[in-house]
Amino acid sequence: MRVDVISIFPDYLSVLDLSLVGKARQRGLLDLRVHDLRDWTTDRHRTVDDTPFGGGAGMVMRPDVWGLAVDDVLDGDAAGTHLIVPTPSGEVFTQRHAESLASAEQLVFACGRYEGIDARVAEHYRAAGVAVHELSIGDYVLNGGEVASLVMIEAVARLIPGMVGNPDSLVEESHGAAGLLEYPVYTKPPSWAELEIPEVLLSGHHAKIERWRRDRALERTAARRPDMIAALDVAGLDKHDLALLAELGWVPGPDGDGRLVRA
Ligand code: JB8
Repeated sequence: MRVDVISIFPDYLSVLDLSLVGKARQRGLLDLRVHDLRDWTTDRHRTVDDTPFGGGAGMVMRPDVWGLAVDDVLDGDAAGTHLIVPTPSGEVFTQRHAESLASAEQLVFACGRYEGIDARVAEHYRAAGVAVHELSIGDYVLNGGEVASLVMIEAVARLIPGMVGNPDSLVEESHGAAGLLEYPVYTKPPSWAELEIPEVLLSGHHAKIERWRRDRALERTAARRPDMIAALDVAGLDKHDLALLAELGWVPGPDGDGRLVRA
C-alpha cells in the first residue's frame, strides 16, 4: 500500500519512522511518503492560506495549492485511491473505516490547518472519481489534521496482511465482530498490591472462563458504552447474556426489532 501525507508541518509525521508503521515500511508492505504542502506554492512567500469569503475568523487553505499537491501525489487512476481529509466536521472514523481502507492501493492524507481546506478540494476529487472521506477521530478539536492522520495511519497499517505477528490478536479485540468492549486481562504476579486475580482464571475450566469473560465484557460495555448495547442484535445473544443484560437494565424492545432498550 502507498500512503502519501501532505502537511505544512511534515516533521509532525516523523514518528511514523518508529514502531509498527516503521516495521511495515522496512518490510516493504507500506510505501509511506510525507510531503510539505509549501513545495507546491508558486509565490515568493509560499502562501497556503487566505481570508474566508463571507467573512469570519481565521484563514482558509487555498484550493489551488492543494490541487497541485494532490494531483502530483496521485498514483495511477482514481479507482483504488482514497483521499482522507481529517476534519472535526467529518464522519467519525471507526474500525470499519480502518478495515475498508486497509485494502486500498493508495491513501492520500490532506492535513489542514487554520479553519480548514477550501471545500471545493473534496468536491473536485469526488467528482473525479476519487473516494473522498472527510473524517473526525472524535468529538474534540485539534490544531490541524496531522495527529488525526497519525491515528488513522496506525489503525490502518496494523491491518495490512502480514503486519501483526499473531492474527488471533486482531480478531479477538475490541470493536471486532462481537460488538462489545474487551474483558479485563491479568498476568503475573497472581497477587499484587493486595489484589488477587479472579479465581476462575486459575481454574483451568475453559467454558467457565469464557462465560466469565463474556459477562465482564457485557458489564463493561453497558457501563461505558450504552450506545454499543443499543446496537446489539438480540439474535446474537444467548439466554445467559439476556439474563445479565436484564439485571443491568436492558431488555428486548416492544417493537420486536431485535434491539435492546432500557427497562
Ligand atoms: C484545522 O480536530 B481535528 C482537526 C482539526 C483541524 C483540522 C483538521 C482536523 C484542520 N483544524 O481532527
